Amino acid sequence: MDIRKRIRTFLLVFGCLLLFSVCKAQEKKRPNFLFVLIDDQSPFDLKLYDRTSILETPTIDKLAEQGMVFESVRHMGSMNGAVCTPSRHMIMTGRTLWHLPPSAEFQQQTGFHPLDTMTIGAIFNRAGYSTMRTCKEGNSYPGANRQFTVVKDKTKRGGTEESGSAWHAEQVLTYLGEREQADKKDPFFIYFGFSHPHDPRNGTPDLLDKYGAINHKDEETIPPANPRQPALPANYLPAHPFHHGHPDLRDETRVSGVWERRDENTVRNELGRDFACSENIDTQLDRVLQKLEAMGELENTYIIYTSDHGMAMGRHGLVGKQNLYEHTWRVPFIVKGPGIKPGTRVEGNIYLLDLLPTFCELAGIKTPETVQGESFVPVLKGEKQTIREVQYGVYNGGTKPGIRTVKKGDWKLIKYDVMDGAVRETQLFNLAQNPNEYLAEHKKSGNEMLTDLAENPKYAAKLREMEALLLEQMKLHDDPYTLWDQPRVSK
Ligand SMILES: [Ca+2]
Repeated sequence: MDIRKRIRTFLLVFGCLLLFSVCKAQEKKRPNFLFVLIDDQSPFDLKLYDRTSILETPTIDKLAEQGMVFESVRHMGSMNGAVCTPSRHMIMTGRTLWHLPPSAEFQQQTGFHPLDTMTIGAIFNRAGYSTMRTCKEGNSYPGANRQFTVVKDKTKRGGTEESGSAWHAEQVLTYLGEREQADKKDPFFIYFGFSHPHDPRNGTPDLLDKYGAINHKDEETIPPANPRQPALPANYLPAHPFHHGHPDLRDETRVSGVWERRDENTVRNELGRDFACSENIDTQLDRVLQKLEAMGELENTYIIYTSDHGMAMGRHGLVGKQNLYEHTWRVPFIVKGPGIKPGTRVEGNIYLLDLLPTFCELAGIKTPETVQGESFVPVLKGEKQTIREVQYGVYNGGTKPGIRTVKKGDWKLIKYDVMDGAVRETQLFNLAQNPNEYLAEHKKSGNEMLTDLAENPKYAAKLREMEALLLEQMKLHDDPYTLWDQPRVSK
């Protein structure tokens, strides 16, 4: 071989090696994901969304300082008393409420549904990610859950390390430890779900004591008052002004420690239990974040913190998740990761079903055509404040057609068509003026906007506009029902 040929061969080999190492370096840069999903947490439990809250969550606060906090994140709703279930289907599939796998299959799906392969675990496995999940069992989407390569699911709602939230953290720590041992370099997607603060809210003894609460089990008595308990929520009522529309609903009648009681002692004790569980979750999250940092993976990991839906916990005289007030329709939402400006706060106007297309875009994966949500990467990049103007919500798990809501800008409409026509109610709120959605029963004076404005003639045009918007959204999302005062649509 003459010298020129040798040089050419050398350059060719060198070039190939260089290209290979560049490709490897780029591959190495694919981000990891730690998706943290809480079971039943109102955004207003957190100081981030209610400055008066006494719940201490240093890890979540730090995450917020280093990432982006979203104000307006909602789940689209439920056609099922178990609101968790469709919420988790929407997260896993990126599909809207009325386009989920049939509800009859929700609770005990054992068979195969074609959509199962278009869910988070399956998509990320195909893209070369290592996937792992830990979460509660039940009221979920089994066909999607089993797509993750490593699955450590168990319902953990006890007050000890083995029976409570620490167990879920242990599963993630073990998984990360094994990756470290095996020196694995591929990116990972970890679905880090908790079983709390969903009831029974059995906090650890030290945290129950901190929030002045006891695990109250005697239905005949009310729990003792304690000054360390959280105060009653600002929009607390001893009873909801009309029937919520779901007779014998478990969450409003049979939750241990609360039952049908709405007195101050019961509500404050249960909030104390809720806070004890939430602070423990914060501690467990910190353990996992510290491990990621020690492994050198923290900077290249998107951390997404949210809940499957909110909770009433005494607000508006309700304690469950089967309503569409802000405390329950909204969820806490924080994202930290590469390229996200620390300490930012945005409106967002996103649904939980927008998560999957966002994950895909951040990972450089083509979003499947089955997805109906929209990526909010432009918001994460600081290019946009919101990805849509209008948001629509449903509760249809009790009497039909149920409850509907629509929000646009500062205005929000809620309509109740329940109990076979016995309850037909309309509420109109200006959320900028009345973020707590005070009703006449809250007896707030000084600002005429601090109430439901549906019957105030000054806002009749706004009411008509919001009602038209609701009808439009119901049609857009293929809502199969019509409310009493809406025109019947033949399908
Ligand atoms: Ca839940």
